[in-house]
Amino acid sequence: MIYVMSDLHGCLSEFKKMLNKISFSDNDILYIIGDVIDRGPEPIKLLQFIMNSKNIHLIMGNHEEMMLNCLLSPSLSSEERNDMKYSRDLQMNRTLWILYNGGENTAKDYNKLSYREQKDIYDYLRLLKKVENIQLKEKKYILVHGSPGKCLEEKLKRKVLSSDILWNRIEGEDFYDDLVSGYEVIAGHTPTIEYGKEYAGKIIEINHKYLIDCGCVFGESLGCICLDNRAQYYVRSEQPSEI
Ligand SMILES: [Mn+2]
Repeated sequence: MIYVMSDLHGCLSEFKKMLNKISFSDNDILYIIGDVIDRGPEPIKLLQFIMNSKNIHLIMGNHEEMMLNCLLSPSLSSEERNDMKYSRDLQMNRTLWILYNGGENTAKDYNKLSYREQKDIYDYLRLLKKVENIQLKEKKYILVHGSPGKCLEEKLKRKVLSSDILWNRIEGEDFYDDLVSGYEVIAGHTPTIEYGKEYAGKIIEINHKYLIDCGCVFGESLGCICLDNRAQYYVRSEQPSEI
């Protein structure tokens, strides 16, 4: 079976409960469409668990990109690191990530790791894809963290994928458009409660689109969808509620 989840944000306990619930095995594949780190309790442990699982594939979210933008390559010499450490760009990236986007726990845990462990994470994040497309039986899917926006196929062809697709949200007239013609789009990034209280903690399925960030780190729930049969699974969040 092929499963998709998103926005785990360090919620390792809920994630493990979900793997149990779907009886996830070596014969299954799981795609996680971004934001496994930041905000929640165990970001680095969760990331390492995913990195060590052959059949779990992470697609980049805006949080993984923010983290990557703040890391200096562990292979740099200490002189090179010192030169770069105080650059204006790096300081700005760190402010965005740690101060405004809940990166503090992740940064703290990362700094405690050995050189080897840091290098493994750095190399892993650098190679994450921003979009995945899969075909299953007669259905084709685009998996992306934020929103594919318009003209995704054109952008893929010209290899000019910007960070927009990690930050933008599916909203407004996007609901009525076929964002990527011929494809079902699966996206995370925006807790479904933001589309209305009636969607709190639930996957939204609308017009060839699935919005699957059920707000686990904000006290709602972790959602998971199985692409083979469209079954939806939920695990209750163990995090304090935002409201
Ligand atoms: Mn996000």
